[in-house]
This record gives sequence, C-alpha cells and structure tokens, in this order.
Amino acid sequence: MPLVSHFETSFGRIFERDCILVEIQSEGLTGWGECVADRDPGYSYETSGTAWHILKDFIVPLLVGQQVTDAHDFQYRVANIRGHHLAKAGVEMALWDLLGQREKKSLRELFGGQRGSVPVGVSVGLQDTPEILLETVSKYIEDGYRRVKLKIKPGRDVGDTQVVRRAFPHIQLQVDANSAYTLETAPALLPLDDFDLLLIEQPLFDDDTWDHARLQKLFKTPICLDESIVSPRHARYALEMQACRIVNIKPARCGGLSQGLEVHDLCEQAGIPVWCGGMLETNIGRASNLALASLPNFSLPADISASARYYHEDLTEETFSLNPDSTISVPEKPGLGVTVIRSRVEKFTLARVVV
Ligand code: OSB
Ligand code: MG
Repeated sequence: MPLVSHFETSFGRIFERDCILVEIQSEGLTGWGECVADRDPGYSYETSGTAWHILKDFIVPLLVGQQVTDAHDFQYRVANIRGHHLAKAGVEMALWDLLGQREKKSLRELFGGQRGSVPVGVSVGLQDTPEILLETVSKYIEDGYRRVKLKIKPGRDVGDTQVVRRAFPHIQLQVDANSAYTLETAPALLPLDDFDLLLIEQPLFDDDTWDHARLQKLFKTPICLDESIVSPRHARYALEMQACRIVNIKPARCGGLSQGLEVHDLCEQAGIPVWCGGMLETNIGRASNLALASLPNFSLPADISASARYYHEDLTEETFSLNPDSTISVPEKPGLGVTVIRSRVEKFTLARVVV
C-alpha cells in the first residue's frame, strides 16, 4: 500500500507498507484482521515475512475447524508459540470482528468503551530539514490536529523540537525516539525538559526497561514506553520499576486486543495514563484502535489520524475523518464496524494463501 507521504523514523524511511490481512470465515460470517508487522525488522523483530510464515504454518492450522470461543481461548491455543505477537494479534482482531457481528455489538461495546469519539493527534516522521518539518507540522495543524508527535534521532532531536515549539508555543507536543539512544547518549535530550512536552517516547532499547527507570529519574518530562511493553507482564515490570509515567498501548505489540485491554487495566490500577499508538494501519486496523481508545484510561490523544493521512485509497467503504475538536468518531456498527472493499484488496494483493 503506497503511503500518501513517506514516513521516516530513527530506523529508516518507508514509502509503502506491506499489510497482511487475515480473513476468517465462520458460521456464515466473515471477520477481518490486520497484522501490523512492517517489511523490515526495525520497529520489531517481526516482519511481514515472518508473520506470513508464523500465521500460515503455525497459528492458522491450530484454529481451522476448531470451536474457538473467544479471545482468551485463542490466546490459550497459541500460548506455545513463543513471541510473534504481531502475527497473533492479526488473527485475534478477526476473531473480535466475528464475535461482534455474531452478538450484533460493536467492538467498543464489547470492550466497555464509553466515548463515541476519541481525541487524536498526528505522528510526524523525520523530515529532510527543520524548515520542511515546520511546513509539514503547520499543514497538519491547519487540518485541525491539536496534538503533534515528532520523530527524533541523535542529531535531529533538540533542534528540530525547538523549531516546532517556538512556532507553536501552545500545541500539545511530544517526541518519539524509537530506541535510538542509550543511557550514555540520552542525556543529550535533557534540554527537551524545557519544551513543555507531554512525553518522551521510547528513548532506549526495547529490552531496556531497567535503564528507562534510571533515565526517568533524570527527566521532569514523563517517559513513555512503546516498544518495551510487549505483554501485560512487561507492563507490570515497567510500572514496578517506575520505568515510565505513561504507556503507549499498541494492542498488536502486546499480542492482541485482549492483551492491550489487560495493559489498560493494569495501568489504570497503577494510576498511569495510557494512549493508543498506531502502526500506519489501513482502516481495518484503525477501526480496532478507535474501539480500544474509547476506554476511560486512554486519557492522552491517540496516534490515530484521519484515513487521508495514510493512503490515497484505503480498504473500506468507511473513511475516518478528523472532527473539528481533533477527535475521530468510533465505529458503531457490529464488530470492527467497517465494510472491506474486496476489489480494493484485490488491487493491492501480492500474495494470498487459503488454509
Ligand atoms: O513508534 O509509534 C511508533 C509507525 C510505525 C512504527 C512505529 C511507530 C509508528 C508511528 C505511526 O508513530 C503512528 C500512526 O499510525 O499514525
Ligand atoms: Mg513509538
């Protein structure tokens, strides 16, 4: 799927995304899920290649012809498959879509979400120059986004953030390093403490919960973990270690929507606010993120932007647009609440496997 504009993080620039869709047919219904693995192992060790393999050869064969009752039953059945959370989450999403359709309830209702719309922001990739960055941010603010996240990396951190903060003194601003620093290099970020940022996301390695705890002590600004929180257990470790004051929940990274819900509840009990991250999903994954983000402890704006920010042609009849108050409405129809345009899927299909 070609992106409307390239997206650059500390681990690289992409112009298009490989999206694996999972379609499950059961009891006359069709459920859809999206696996958010990228083509390259930059954000996660999983790639679209490994997810394809794990799905086709391990996860899906465990399910075909079985009576899978719900997400917890699914997690129990795939528990002996180590890791590969993004692959698992793609299937769990399709199961939730089926469950919702069968019970004629939206995912928001199944999750117990209260809000009909959720506050959102936009995640802005690294740009070639600070001037282009400012132009890009300005356009998003004109579009109506009231919260902006900047991608940073060593050498493109304090300066870039300062340019945006000076131009927009009152916008809700945060940064995301995607693990580009170490405990030794991260003090270069200390000047960010004066920029009134909502948070600093994942400065250190994904397996470095302990060093994040040491780093948080040096900063007034809350550190927020993304890559490190790969399960509810890891969320508990981070909370007990005080490795962060805010958690980014990407349900896929945690192993599925049910696991994202558990992280939400753990954080709520610990008094730690959460927000919903994004993986440049198509409208299929976006629908599930919106449902999750309708829960009460998602108290910071989500990385869920309008459909037009991602793809010229998305995969569903529905289009998600930004409301004037920088929110996006949560789907209300049963299941994911979106209707997949099959001809659109065909148009972008590179490979298909039926099990
Ligand atoms: O770290 O949050 C991240 C996209 C791909 C991989 C990692 C990240 C992101 C984003 C995009 O920031 C957020 C979005 O979907 O709009
Ligand atoms: Mg992130």
